[in-house]
Amino acid sequence: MNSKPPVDPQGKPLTANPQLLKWVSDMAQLTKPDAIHWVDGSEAEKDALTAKCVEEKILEPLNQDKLPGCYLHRSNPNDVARVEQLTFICTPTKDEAGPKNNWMAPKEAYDKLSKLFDGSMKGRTMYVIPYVMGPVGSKMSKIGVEITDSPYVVLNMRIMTRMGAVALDALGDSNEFNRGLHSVLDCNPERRYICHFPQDNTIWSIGSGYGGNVLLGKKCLALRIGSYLGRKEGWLAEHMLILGVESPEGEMTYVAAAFPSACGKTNFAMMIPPKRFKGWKIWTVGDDIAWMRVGDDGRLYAVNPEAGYFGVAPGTSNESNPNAMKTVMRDTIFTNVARTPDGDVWWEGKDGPVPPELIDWKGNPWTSKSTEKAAHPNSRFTAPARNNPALSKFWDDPNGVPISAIIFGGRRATTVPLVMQAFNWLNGVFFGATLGSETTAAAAGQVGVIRRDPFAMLPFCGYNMGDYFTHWLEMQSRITNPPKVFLVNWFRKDKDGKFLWPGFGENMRVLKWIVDRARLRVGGQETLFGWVPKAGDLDLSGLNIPSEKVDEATHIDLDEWKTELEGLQGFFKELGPTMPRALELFRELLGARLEAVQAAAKRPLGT
Ligand code: O2Y
Ligand code: MN
Repeated sequence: MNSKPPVDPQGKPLTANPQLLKWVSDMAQLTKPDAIHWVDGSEAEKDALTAKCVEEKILEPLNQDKLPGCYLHRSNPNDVARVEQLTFICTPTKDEAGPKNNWMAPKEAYDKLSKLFDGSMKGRTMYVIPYVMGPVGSKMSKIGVEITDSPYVVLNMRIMTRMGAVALDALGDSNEFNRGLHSVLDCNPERRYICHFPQDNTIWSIGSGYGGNVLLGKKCLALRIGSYLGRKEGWLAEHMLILGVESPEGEMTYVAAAFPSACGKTNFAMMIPPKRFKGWKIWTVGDDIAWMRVGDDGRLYAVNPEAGYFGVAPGTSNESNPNAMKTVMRDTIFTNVARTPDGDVWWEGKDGPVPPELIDWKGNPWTSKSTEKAAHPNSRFTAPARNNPALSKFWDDPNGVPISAIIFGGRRATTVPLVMQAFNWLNGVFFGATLGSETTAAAAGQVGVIRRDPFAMLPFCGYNMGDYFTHWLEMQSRITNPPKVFLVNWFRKDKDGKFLWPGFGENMRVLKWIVDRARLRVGGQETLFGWVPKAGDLDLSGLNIPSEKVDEATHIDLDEWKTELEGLQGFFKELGPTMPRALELFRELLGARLEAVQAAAKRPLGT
């Protein structure tokens, strides 16, 4: 086991960075590991770590003929998802974190967690993972170092980031790196905390071994700390997929899209256009996070800070996402899925008949008569981006890709049309700020209640949401050549509760309208709230649904919007004094215009 920083082929240490060495030594003094392993990112290291994980039953090899390089991990059943109630933003004042984040004073958090970290790695190895978020060498990228006692985390970070020697090389002697400390400890929810210290560029995570709580480059650095840095440095860290739409003529248009968690971002980012769209292609740049900066030409350029996908397995199939199915066929870590007798993986919503017998996500025998789920609903695959057949050739471009359209999408049974384009930047920020989804039967609590999730960032914004909206508004002066902004809703229903739009690959039709609008070459109908497609604007050829359904899906119902605007008043109030006045005034303006239109409709002509 290495206890020193990795060395190059000549035996020279790959880092002599004094701040890094001191921090690692300080953290080792606190956590008291038996050994320290500086992760170099090599294949040999991956093989050795994988073998160790198999030996210690952290990973189970899957059928290597069917799924080469793939392994199964079962997490502690008490540790299966992000824990928002235990996630804290530790800014000097509560106001900086804002009313929508849990807050702890930095000193209190460091004191509390230091006691838990004290000796937490005794009998274990401390892994030091240097990693780059974003293309190596890009001025849009950031460096982090995660210290962890979980080899499972190391193997996941190896897929999700560019890590090892390459990151130490990029860091050089700079002190500008995110300091992430993680220990699984005893995986007890009573001792589980995910604390972010934006001012210190530091994350401390303890008591969990799962996903977003422990892969610190992802939600913690790329979104919570990233959003804080973005405001400070004049860029945007967003919960957005990035995709390229290529026309049969080879014209490429890049789009970034924000949808709340578990609303199908990975499916959209890997979409295969329907037959009617012969020659059209969708290229994935990223499926979850976008870092966007203004280029010299005044356009917004986006990079995907990640190098892999930590996707939800249930519901992923050759029907919903064939590219994802191909992506997970090799070198993938599956977490909390079910296992077939021949060492394949299975989850609810996978293709084919339900296997009669499985081992479920907890490791227990399962039969198709069982009332329990075989795979956990939040079971995941961690798969390398390079496996994706639809991976954009520019996904790793240090300059990023130029964004022509930004899309916000929620899950709404009523009110929000299939697609609508904002009149201007303020209108677009209003779309983002008011994004919401209706609760479904699967979610706890009441069904049909709208949960606001502004910019799909509610669980991920590292500072006060009102200030975040202001940052978006202020970006307008920097983005002199801005993308057009759209709101979409694939989930609108008719009176009988049936979806009006088929979704999945058919969303390509909406995407094409968006691309054409962004390129100023298709019509639209002005409404009070934005432009929607007029009859004939959406390409519906070969789509087997009545045009009235599409009209209903794109319809603006003024009574529903009146209720919507009234509901938003309360939400804006909840955000407190930092809520930008411009957005509240815009809400009022829409309300006033709506009332005027309704009054005019009631007034007999000639009066
Ligand atoms: O539950 C977790 O720990 C993972 S959450 C997640 C993972 C990948 C992409 N997005 C999300 C999310 O919650 O938005
Ligand atoms: Mn996400």
